[in-house]
Amino acid sequence: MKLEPESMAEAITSGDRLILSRVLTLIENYDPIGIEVLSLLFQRTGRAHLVGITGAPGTGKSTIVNRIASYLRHVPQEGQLKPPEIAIIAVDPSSPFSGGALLGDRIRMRDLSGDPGIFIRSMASRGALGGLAHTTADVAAVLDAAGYDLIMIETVGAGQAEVEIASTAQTTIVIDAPGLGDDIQAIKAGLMEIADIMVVNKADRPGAKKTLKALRNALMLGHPSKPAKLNQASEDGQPEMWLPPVLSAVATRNEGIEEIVAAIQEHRRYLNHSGLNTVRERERRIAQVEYLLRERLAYEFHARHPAKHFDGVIEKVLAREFSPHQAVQSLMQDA
Ligand SMILES: Nc1nc2c(ncn2[C@@H]2O[C@H](COP(=O)(O)OP(=O)(O)OP(=O)(O)O)[C@@H](O)[C@H]2O)c(=O)[nH]1
Ligand SMILES: [Mg+2]
Repeated sequence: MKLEPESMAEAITSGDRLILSRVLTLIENYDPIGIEVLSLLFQRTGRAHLVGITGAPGTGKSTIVNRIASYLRHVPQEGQLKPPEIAIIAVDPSSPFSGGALLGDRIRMRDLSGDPGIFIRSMASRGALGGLAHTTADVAAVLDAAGYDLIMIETVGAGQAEVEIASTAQTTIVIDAPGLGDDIQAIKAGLMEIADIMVVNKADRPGAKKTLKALRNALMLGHPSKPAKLNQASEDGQPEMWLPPVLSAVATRNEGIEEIVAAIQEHRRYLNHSGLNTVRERERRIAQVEYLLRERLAYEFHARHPAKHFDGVIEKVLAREFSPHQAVQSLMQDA
């Protein structure tokens, strides 16, 4: 059955998961119909809390996401009339580091799938890593409009693309685990900078205390200014600055999950109260629109110009007649 974008948008807002899945696929395939549905739904976005979960392969991200979701679905939270609806996006950038992760995710996530309040979506990149963060943001926007209160995005922290995906979220959790090697993985991968919350999972394993200590030290070094004021209440009871808490967990035994959930909620309050949410959203939107503009301009350029012309300019660069800068100048002159 072929549906118009308007009816698809409507179906999504009234909870039709089949149409939701279909539209997410359209979006992943850069189908203009999917983009149209997203645009129709966009006004309804802005309610959900987006949480990114990243870290080295095998640190326990899926297990933690799983446990957070079941915790929130089963343990009533203060001031909540009903359990939150939760969407999980498992992003597999198909990097050599995470080969096979997707299948594992599906298996381990299975115990959640009977719950109608949880929606799980696996996403794989089809080569275009640069666009994956943007597609993830679009997918999250549709889930937001669909009414999910919490959207968790799991990505393997193995490179710049993953860091980018994680930073599309409002709260970023970096998962580390002991025994991954001599160096602390999260520090090495440059993940500390994007962490709002750090978790040392597998605290049942040897070396967990050392990992915790190393992360806490590294974090303090990264916040040399005003350490006395960090996470300390100002007059109105809110922290002045956010020092990422370093928590420990044994996800497989459900230990530390409550504390992670509390930290997420506290970070959300901090974002709203400090105005940082607005600042970050503006930055994210600028980056998003700039990216789409660049894509669009390049697309339209190529659509209007014969490939032969472009190839000719490349030949000139290869013959050292043009520098790459001159090549662009020449292409733009003819545009
Ligand atoms: N000992 C121990 N094992 C754990 C803990 N948490 C997870 N594991 C195990 O570690 C393995 C990897 O867990 P996952 O949750 O799949 O890790 P992941 O980070 O999602 O893995 P990728 O997505 O492949 O990067 C599984 O066998 C888990 O059962 C923990 O706290 N302690
Ligand atoms: Mg995983």
